[in-house]
Amino acid sequence: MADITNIVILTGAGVSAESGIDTFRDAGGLWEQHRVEDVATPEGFARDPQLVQRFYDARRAAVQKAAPNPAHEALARLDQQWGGDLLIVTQNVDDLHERAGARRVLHMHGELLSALCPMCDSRHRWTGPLIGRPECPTCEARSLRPDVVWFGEMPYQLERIHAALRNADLFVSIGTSGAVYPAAGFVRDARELGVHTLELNLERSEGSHWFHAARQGAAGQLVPEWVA
Ligand code: BV8
Repeated sequence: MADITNIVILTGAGVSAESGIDTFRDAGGLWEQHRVEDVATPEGFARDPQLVQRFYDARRAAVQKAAPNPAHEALARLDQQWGGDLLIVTQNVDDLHERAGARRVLHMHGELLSALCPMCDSRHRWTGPLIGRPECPTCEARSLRPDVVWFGEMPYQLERIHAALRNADLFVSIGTSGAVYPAAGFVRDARELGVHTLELNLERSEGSHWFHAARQGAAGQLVPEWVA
């Protein structure tokens, strides 16, 4: 990475797959067990909050039992050693990047370990179940929900992400199907900005053709090789 100074890395569910965390769209993935409309939309939450809380409580418990894998560890090493700008924009709501030691991480779709009160817009670190929708520690309303971005909701910190892309020399996408926007469009934004683009994914994705270079393989193998 001789002439590279500033890097933006986008990660998706594939980077956590080897930690035993279900992806969304692979066979038996999360969405096959649940209709997206039922568990990852505000309408689904309004319709059946208990179902949605149970869905996220189960994922939070699975993440707490999981451990970072070599892909998370290699990205954390890169983050710690890289002298230029580096931003890991993750679509994932797990905390495996941070538990591997990465610091420059941006959760554009929120975090399982955070609870949001839609009444007073306060956020609270939350490691236990949300079932039963306990009172908000700030306003005591019984309305806490998972602090994750559902379909139809605005992803977090888009302006910060676009500023990082405008400043980048390299955009790397790791373990994502390129199925969900606006994240799936970042590679096109990067190309229009003249940024070199690389995809590391188990298989070709819906966006592979947009990348200057694309390598197929398991993130636990490809990412340490790329970082080395
Ligand atoms: C938005 C958080 C407006 C919660 C997620 C109608 C109404 C409103 C919006 C829309 C609409 N129709 C379309 C849209 C846009 C919509 C969208 O894109 N829909 C798709 C289905 C077409 N997007 C939105 O609604 C977004 N908001 O549009 O707001 C707006 C936006 C911008 C500007 C102005 C206005 C919000 C989307 C966020 C939804 N929340 N998650 C939760 O986690 O429960 S989405 C969820 O799926 C994930 O977070 C992730 O982001 C996304 C994609 O999943 P991936 O991470 O890619 O995982 P997937 O399983 O799909 O793929 C895994 C990949 O890994 C595979 O390619 C596989 O091959 C690979 N892999 C597997 N194992 C390995 C591996 N690779 C390497 N190694 C391995 N071992």
